[in-house]
Amino acid sequence: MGLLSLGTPLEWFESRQHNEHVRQNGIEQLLYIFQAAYGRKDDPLLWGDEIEYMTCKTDDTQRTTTLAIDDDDVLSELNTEDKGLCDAQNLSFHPEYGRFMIEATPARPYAGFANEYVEENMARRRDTAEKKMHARGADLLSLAVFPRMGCPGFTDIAQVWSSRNAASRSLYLPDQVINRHARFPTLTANIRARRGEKVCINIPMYKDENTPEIDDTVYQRDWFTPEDLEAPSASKPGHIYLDSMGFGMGCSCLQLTFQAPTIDKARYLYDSLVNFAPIFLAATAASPAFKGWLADQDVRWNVISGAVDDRTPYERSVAPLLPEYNNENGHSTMPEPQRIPKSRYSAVDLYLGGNAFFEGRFNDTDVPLNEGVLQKLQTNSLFPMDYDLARHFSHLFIRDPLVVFQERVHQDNKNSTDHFENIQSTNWQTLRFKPPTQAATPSNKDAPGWRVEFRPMEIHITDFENAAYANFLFLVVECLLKFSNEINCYIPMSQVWQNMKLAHSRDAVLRERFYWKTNFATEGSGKFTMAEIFHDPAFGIFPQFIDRILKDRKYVSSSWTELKNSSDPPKVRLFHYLKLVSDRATGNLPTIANFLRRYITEHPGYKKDSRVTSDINYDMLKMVTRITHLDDSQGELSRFLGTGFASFLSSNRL
Ligand code: GSH
Repeated sequence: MGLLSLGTPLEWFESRQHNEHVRQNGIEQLLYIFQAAYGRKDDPLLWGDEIEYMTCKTDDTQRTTTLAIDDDDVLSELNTEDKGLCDAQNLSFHPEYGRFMIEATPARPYAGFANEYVEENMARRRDTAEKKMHARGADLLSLAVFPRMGCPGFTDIAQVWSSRNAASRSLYLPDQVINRHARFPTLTANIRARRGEKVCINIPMYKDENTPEIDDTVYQRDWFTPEDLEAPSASKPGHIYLDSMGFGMGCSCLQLTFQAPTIDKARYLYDSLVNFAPIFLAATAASPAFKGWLADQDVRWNVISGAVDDRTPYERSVAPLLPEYNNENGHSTMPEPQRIPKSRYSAVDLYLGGNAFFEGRFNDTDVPLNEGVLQKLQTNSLFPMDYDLARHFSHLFIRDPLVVFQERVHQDNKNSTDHFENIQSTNWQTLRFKPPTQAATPSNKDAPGWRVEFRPMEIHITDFENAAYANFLFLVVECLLKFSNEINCYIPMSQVWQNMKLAHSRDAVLRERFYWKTNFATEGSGKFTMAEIFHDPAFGIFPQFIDRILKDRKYVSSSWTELKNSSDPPKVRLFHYLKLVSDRATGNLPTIANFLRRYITEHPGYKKDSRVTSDINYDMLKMVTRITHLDDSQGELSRFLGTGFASFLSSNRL
């Protein structure tokens, strides 16, 4: 989450009158960006990571752990009185959707391979934010989902329902969980208003011996009509019912952004990473429970997807939940309402093309376009784009802006990017192709260039794991950019979409076969296990990407496993990063989701009813906190990562 616009956000029925204006001017801003920055060359491979934390409070007397809502002043402090200190240590802290969330990044990007510095920086970030939280009697967790979010007593607010939650109208989440910056409650309310209903997410419930047939937390209320009438028809038997943006955007992830040397290489990088996204979603699975229930899936993705799904019933090709209240009047502001198969938070829709390996037929899915934008982008005097690039942006521009700030309606398109970013930054896909600003002319190297953001991964419990996946992806990216004339990653987009579905299965890493290339020199794909995708000599990520780039760097002569015996401690640490990714992919080590699920089902208080009780939650999050701090006093770190990693980490603390 970057800088937040300041001003007065407009409610949906006011802001919608500006939507076409925002789209048209956003496109003009994009064209000025292309005109200014297209010619950039030789930009270095700068990159960075983003970690999202949750703030919690633990009461050892009551044996409860709750989300800490009221300590968000920490973020202001970190950005004012502690700013100098943070800058000096290369740390930066940002707001996120939840009032209980803190996002942290390095203040300045890493230049090239950063190895253990990534973990050091992550550790400093955690330490800095954690000290602040401890001073307030709170804690910091890097957990993909708070397992009891939405259950009675899940926050530290005393009188939780003393005010009505007008923004979300959720049966479960008070509006106090939402960041105080006006963008976020407005986003929540405008998504609901545009959709014409509350968001509605049904997650398959894990079925155990005593699991009830229905989510018995659904209840009657009469604060808001019609929203309070929706739950009986919205909630499905056998599923966990979630009804608010916070259930999704309150989840945490690990994101990475890479700068490419030129726009063409950025397009190539984006396309090449498209099918890495579902694989790394499954490989980092860490979300086994929602709203106090064990889920029959392991990742957060479709929860967020549903949580920000602002499509009208017509766009989703379904009947409204309550037709007597929902006539769809005035919700969409596109000139021609159309069917839209996917939420704005979803897998990448289109390859960008622009290289010799790409063929138009790889974009084989039904992707609606804004035809006016498509035409304008290809035929204009500022910067006529090629069809594939124009198609990408014209798909993003089928969406309405969700938050318009009154003071920001009129902008100077030659210098501002707000309207473009309004649409771009609420298309939350597995990857984001990030154009620079109009200031990023070829000679102005102070302004960042063309970047690609990798967004699917779930957050991990330890800095070690987060650094491992960050460095692993960096090496893949470095390899792609170095050998871009030789590596062809394309498979049909429809197969990538199927992979996204497969990535949601419980224990997908062990049980599913995913579409993957049969070789990277030419075309061809098949279905493979995760172990094969990472290790097969012909098409595995380790032999084809990691070994290749490590050989190029002269770190090894043939295989990454040689690093284990290096006399150089950073290389030994790199070995452990790579080994962690390898062990999780082969099933030698459990995913975080698998480990936490097992903890819950083996807890003495578990009644085989899929419920994550407050007591189980308390014990589990105490354990998670110990693991985060590499405390193996109760053997949990060894159970989580195996004794090899546990002893390495105990004797090699950063
Ligand atoms: N926490 C999310 C996840 O687990 O995938 C990702 C963060 C995210 O998308 N945040 C929203 C956002 O708009 C906040 S509502 N971020 C800024 C952006 O995408 O530019």
